[in-house]
Amino acid sequence: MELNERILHYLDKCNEVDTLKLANEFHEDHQKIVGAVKSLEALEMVTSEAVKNTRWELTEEGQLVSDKGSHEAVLYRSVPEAGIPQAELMKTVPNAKVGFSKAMSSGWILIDKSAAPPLVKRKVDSIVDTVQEHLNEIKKGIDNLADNVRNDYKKRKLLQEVTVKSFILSKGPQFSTTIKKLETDLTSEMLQTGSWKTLEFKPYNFDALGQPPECGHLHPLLKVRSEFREIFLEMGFTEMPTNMYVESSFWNFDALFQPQQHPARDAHDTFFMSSPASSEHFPMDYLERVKKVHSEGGYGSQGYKYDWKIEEAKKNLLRTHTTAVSARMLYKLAQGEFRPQKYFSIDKVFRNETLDATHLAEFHQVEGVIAARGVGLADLIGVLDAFFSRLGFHKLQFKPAYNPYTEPSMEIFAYHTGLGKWIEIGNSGVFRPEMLLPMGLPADVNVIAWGLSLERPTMIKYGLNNIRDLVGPKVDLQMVQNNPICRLDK
Ligand code: FB9
Repeated sequence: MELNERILHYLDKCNEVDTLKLANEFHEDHQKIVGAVKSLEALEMVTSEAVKNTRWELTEEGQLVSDKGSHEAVLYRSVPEAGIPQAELMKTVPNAKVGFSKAMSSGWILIDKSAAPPLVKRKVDSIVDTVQEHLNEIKKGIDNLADNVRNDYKKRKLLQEVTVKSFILSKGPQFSTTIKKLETDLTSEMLQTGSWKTLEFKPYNFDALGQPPECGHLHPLLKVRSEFREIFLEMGFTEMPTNMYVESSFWNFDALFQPQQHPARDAHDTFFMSSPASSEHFPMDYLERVKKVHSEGGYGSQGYKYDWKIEEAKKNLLRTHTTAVSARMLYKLAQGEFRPQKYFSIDKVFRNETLDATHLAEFHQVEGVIAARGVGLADLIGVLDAFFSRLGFHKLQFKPAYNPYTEPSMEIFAYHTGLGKWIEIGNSGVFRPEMLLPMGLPADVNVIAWGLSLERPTMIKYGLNNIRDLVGPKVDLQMVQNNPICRLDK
């Protein structure tokens, strides 16, 4: 008889039954019973009410004790008539520490200190292994344990309390012990013979979920990157070419008016390339203007007054920010007739930082850059408001900050309603004239820019606390498959 009909016949006799009891009586897996119940419920032949049961089950160690005996019983049986040195006994018997302590407290063994070395001996001729007996009863679903005994086994990690969801079944409005065959397809034969008039058809289940498509899944970082890209594109920004991870110190630092003795240019903070160690080709007229503005000043600036060295500028490194690409783009922009531009970049950058739960030696920087005549701090604040409102941040606060290449500079903060606190969401500023004028940009052209990371918003978005749950060999691929689509503004 089909499982469905066995359930109906059982219900016919007892009016109400728990699916766990059915699983026990029918020697069937509980999930299989639940599946059959759901199909009977769809036909309104039964009704079910979900209930939560807690029950005690053996742990893995409890299963071992049930099979082999308690640790104390195993140790007692390992003590020979003549006795055994304690050190030897503790080495040869599994779980000897627990077994010895319990066997002593149960009065099963003693230590004969008159012998040298002292010997462990049996104190009684036979024992009853009640722990094993109790666990075997629990395994059969018989639980007559006193609370103190059960708590002792729980403390010994032999028993664990599990919550099992089951269903109380009762007869439905269409209850019967036989299942009407419901047609699922209307066939041409039914139409020709007219048999459709007397047949019963299974109702459509419009709540049924479609089969999840077997397909690939985008990594959360790539989903967030797509969202940021969409935001920039809809705001009229053009993506910069960021496919060159290796950069010269010139474009990564010198072009940004970052002095050659700046700590960020130290090997403790930057990954320098050993091969190729240096770049040889620069726009030399521009390089000379950069050298001059660093060492002597110019354009109204006193410069840093140090001996600027081309050897330092030639050193290759893994770019520490995508602002190096912004510098290349702005220099290129200055080579022709100036037209206002809006650029963005989202790509990897590398920093020789101390690794911790939220920092790796690489991360993705998101950067926005606007070059136009007469723009300033007010325009920057306005653009930040427009940009971050698309991330769901509608109230920003700014704090004065320092960057070598921007003045003024601001750290950006927003109140995150989900986290219930203000969080830092990026950094920004107006590029300095000492950076822009040596490029050849017109004197009335200003450039405002801001940056943030991709990892930080992604971790917040997907509730991850450790960067290693997002990137690296320990990423749970199920998380990648399960996590929802990314909506930064929600
Ligand atoms: O991303 C950051 N925070 C952030 C951003 C978005 C966000 O969205 C919400 C969930 C939806 C949440 C948080 N930060 C910048 C701020 C902090 O996380 C900070 O502790 C870490 N920062 C990185 C730097 O770490 C070494 C984030 C990274 C960063 C900081 C500054 C810039 C870029 C990335 C920049 C810049 C810049 C400045 C001026 C001109 C051009 C570029």
